[in-house]
Amino acid sequence: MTLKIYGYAQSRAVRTLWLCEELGVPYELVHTGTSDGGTRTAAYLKVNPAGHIPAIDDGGFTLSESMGINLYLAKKHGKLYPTTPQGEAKAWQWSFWVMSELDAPIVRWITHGMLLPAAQRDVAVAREAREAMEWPLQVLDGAVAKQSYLVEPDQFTVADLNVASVLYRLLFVDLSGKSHLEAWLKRCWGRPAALKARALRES
Ligand SMILES: N[C@@H](CCC(=O)N[C@@H](CS)C(=O)NCC(=O)O)C(=O)O
Repeated sequence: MTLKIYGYAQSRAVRTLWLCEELGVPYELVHTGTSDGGTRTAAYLKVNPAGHIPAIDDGGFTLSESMGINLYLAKKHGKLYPTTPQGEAKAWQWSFWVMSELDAPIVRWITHGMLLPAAQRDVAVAREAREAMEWPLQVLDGAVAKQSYLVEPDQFTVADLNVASVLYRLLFVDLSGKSHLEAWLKRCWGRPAALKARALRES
């Protein structure tokens, strides 16, 4: 049965679209919108009672949370998944880390710096969010200063994908001063599978 991914490419679902392109796993993207109430229909709440996207239905097994979905799919398909317990734990560490340190401030920063109509933007919110991002971005810059990727020194894993996917918007800002982070982010998003996901997102 084809894997179903609920969401749309401009949402956090792009994280799972990218992963499936990497894994070569066929999928059906089931359009589930946010502004049109798609995440709150009775049918969708059966898939994800939390009412957020992305979620997947993998042959009757439903799962939500972008990071958890990606860790599950990479492990299941035995690709991009670290092979030692320590490597696996590091992939979990980075995935939890990016969600707790960067996911929310990036959304606030983009929303109030770019997405909202100018009259509705709150400059103070955007500034606070950018400040909140600074330390974690420095941490990340340091992590990829000595090795090419986060978990395996020379090998892209689901940990890189999960963290880089949260940082998509940073592809379009000046990261000078964080040259290691900038190079790593471009390396991750320059992969053929990432370019396919980007094309879906930007189409
Ligand atoms: N921690 C969740 C966040 C999911 C999330 O907030 N998704 C947004 C879209 S990107 C959403 O569903 N918003 C609409 C809603 O909550 O109804 C994840 O990473 O999957």
